[in-house]
Amino acid sequence: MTRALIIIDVQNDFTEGGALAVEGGAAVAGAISALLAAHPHSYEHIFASRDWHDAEGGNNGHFAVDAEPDFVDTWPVHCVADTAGAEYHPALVMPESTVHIRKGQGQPGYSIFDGVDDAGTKFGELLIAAGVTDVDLVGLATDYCVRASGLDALAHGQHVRVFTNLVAGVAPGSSEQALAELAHAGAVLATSELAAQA
Ligand code: VGL
Repeated sequence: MTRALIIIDVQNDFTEGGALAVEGGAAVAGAISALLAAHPHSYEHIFASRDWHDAEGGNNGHFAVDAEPDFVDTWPVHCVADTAGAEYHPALVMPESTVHIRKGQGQPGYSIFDGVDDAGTKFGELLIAAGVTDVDLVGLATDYCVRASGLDALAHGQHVRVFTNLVAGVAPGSSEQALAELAHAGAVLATSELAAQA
């Protein structure tokens, strides 16, 4: 068994004060860092994703252009490539060895499986190359990118745990629904206490 930690979109725009702030986002950043500090050897592989949208063109309907966002399918402009909003939250401290994935260039790109590393290799190929069989999922937002990434990981045959104390969502109802959907699809809902036993 080879386990990876997958940190989804802990970026300035998804945390308090950002363009698409998720309540509790900054606390999640700090808590993930605390987990990594307390258990530096629990994970052989760590992947972190960033939403990395194009400034122009609406990213295939993802940005509300000339309309109000509905906060379900259309969103305020957020996480534009190479802007401060797209950077990791400063409280997120990750080891040097973390593999960085960017996604959403010209498309909604909710799932980390839509993303690539700096060399352009797809995330799914990186997981296979690393021999990863089990993933622990944390980050933002529960009801969108965490949900989509978890469902894709299950579809790729991974054993998935979601640490419910290390995620935060756009809205309570859809976050609850996303966790239920993930559990139904085969994910284990747990807290990060389990990382100590990893
Ligand atoms: C996300 C809404 C819009 C996310 C991204 O990271 O969960 N949510 N774009």
